[in-house]
Amino acid sequence: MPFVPVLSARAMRFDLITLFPEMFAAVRDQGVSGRAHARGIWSLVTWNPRDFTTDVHRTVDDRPYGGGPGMVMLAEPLSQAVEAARAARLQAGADTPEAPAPVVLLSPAGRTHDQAGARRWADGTGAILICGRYEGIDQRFIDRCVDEEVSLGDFVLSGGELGAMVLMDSVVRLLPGVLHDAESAVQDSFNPALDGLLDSPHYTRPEVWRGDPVPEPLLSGHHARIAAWRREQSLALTAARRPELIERARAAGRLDGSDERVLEQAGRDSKPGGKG
Ligand code: 9D3
Repeated sequence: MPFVPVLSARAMRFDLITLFPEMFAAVRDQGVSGRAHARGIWSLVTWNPRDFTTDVHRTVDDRPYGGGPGMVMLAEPLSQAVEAARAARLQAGADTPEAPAPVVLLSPAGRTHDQAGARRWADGTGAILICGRYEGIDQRFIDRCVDEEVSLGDFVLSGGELGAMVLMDSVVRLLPGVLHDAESAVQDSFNPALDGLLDSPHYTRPEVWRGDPVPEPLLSGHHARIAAWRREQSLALTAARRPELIERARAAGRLDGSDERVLEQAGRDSKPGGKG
């Protein structure tokens, strides 16, 4: 019987195009992502557009045509940095000529990153991530070189670096072998195991802290009671803070009769005249 490899395991690699490569020590060297990096589960390579300039001033930006505030990043140094990253990825076997990694621009104009996106990224081989600074990037570079734009949400950052780090952190922690059982993604908010509900509250020692006790069900040692209490807490918290997630879970058939009774009661308790 011949051995037919279906998908060879390829280490994830991110190539960052950035004027501030030092920022990436945060995700490369610290915490869960840092440990996974040290173990070779993923790699991070930075490319500074400034190193691809040819003038004495190493210019990476210029004034906007048509006027207006701020500066615009030049297309040429960015494009040369992307070409260098692409060549290095092929050289390293990070991806193949048939399936090159996407070039992704972190941008407030992109599609908002979410957990479903993180799961899709975790199935790939990584990306070339472009981090913008200043007021923007020459549109001709975006049109020619960028496959996709990703935003972190509706707020203004000073550049793409923190966005890129958030994206990578959310992806790397989903890679096989990254999390211990104890920190397993299985229990996380937005994970299928919680049916897309927010997580229940957590408690540790002491049993009474400044007069506040740990909720009794958690001390009962009764596993079914503990699970039921946690489910109730998840449902009530989600209904109060993120009602659209309740709607989504219901539409996906993730709520049973017992859940619906908990929600009905939680709804009554939160109304004027209700308990609490
Ligand atoms: C408010 C300033 N904008 C119009 C005057 C332009 C603008 C330029 C550059 C806004 C943000 C940025 C830098 N932001 C990012 O590179 C960025 C970002 C963000 O600002 N919000 C959410 N996600 C992202 S991902 C990259």
